[in-house]
Amino acid sequence: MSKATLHMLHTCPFCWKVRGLIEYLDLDVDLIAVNGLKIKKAVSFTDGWGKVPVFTDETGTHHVDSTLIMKFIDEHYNENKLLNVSAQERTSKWLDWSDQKMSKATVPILYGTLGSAFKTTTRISKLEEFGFISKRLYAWAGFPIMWGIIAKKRVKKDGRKPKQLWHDLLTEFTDEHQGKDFFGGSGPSLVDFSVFGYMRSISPFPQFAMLEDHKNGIAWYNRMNDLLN
Ligand SMILES: N[C@@H](CCC(=O)N[C@@H](CS)C(=O)NCC(=O)O)C(=O)O
Repeated sequence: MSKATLHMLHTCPFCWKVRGLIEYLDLDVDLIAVNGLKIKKAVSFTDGWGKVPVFTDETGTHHVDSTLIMKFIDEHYNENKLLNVSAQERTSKWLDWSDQKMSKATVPILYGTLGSAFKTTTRISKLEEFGFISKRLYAWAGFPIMWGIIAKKRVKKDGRKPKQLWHDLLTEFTDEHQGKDFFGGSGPSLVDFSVFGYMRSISPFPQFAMLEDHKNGIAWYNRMNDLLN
């Protein structure tokens, strides 16, 4: 038996989903930050999966894919309490909603304009564990790639400005709370941790201010933050 680990990137939204849960349950897990330009090599033990987050439990078994990792953690360390908070069908539907909608909205807000892409990539190159050369390479080569190729296409396809898209999703999500504090009712469910992870991944960046304008969204976010250990 050895200590559980989480291979992750500080700026990866999927990693934040798992990290929130680990903090909430106060689990003893070593966080291993990988080099963002060498992810595949850092997690080569995952037999071709090649992405973070990767959770390795005390028996040395690897778990991949953030939503599956969250379910595993809730099942093994928390008696499935967070999955069972509300009807399982509703939980599954909204876990999918979060993975489909929230993940797609995150890239445009970070990289949707040339200015925001530049702010994001320079901030990432400071936050992550890059080597001397790759840090500079990432900051200068990374932003036109993210802006030009990925984000612009997505913004154009959706038609809404990145801020509007986030606000619409936060409204849809908080309306589903039906007047309660959390999606799960008086306490959080796995869905709360999933959406919280996507939103929290934006918190190190100046663009987070755009999300703070959403009254119900930020009130819920702060309630989630208050639950963490
Ligand atoms: N569906 C996966 C997505 C994970 C993912 O795409 N992680 C990114 C970092 S944010 C990654 O490792 N990308 C490396 C690659 O695709 O080569 C999850 O939810 O865990």
